[in-house]
Amino acid sequence: MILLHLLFALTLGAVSPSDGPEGANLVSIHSLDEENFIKALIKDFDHAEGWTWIGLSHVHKQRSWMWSDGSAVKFTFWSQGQPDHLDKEDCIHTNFQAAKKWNDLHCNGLIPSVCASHII
Ligand SMILES: [Ca+2]
Repeated sequence: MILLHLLFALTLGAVSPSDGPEGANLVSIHSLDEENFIKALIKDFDHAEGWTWIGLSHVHKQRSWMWSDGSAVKFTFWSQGQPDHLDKEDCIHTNFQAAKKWNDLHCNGLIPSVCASHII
């Protein structure tokens, strides 16, 4: 049995698009149910439901996206007009605009992260 332990990092920080499976701890989201679960988790810690990093990032030299734990991208929840890759936006946060969907943002953005770890 695998339990997913979620930790909301209250400290603000930038994320790295080059984080691989070994160093990554940002959460992956694979369904609308999971997206809604993560969103509820964020709301528990941040009643304003502000921008929060998730584990999706742009893979350099390719026009594709990758979860930081190495899992395949089977579900996306982009805001309208996103991802626009404006000014090399390689990292993804949720709770963008009124629809509270995903947006690509420059990885230096100082916003909270949702982290996950698997406990077997
Ligand atoms: Ca964007």
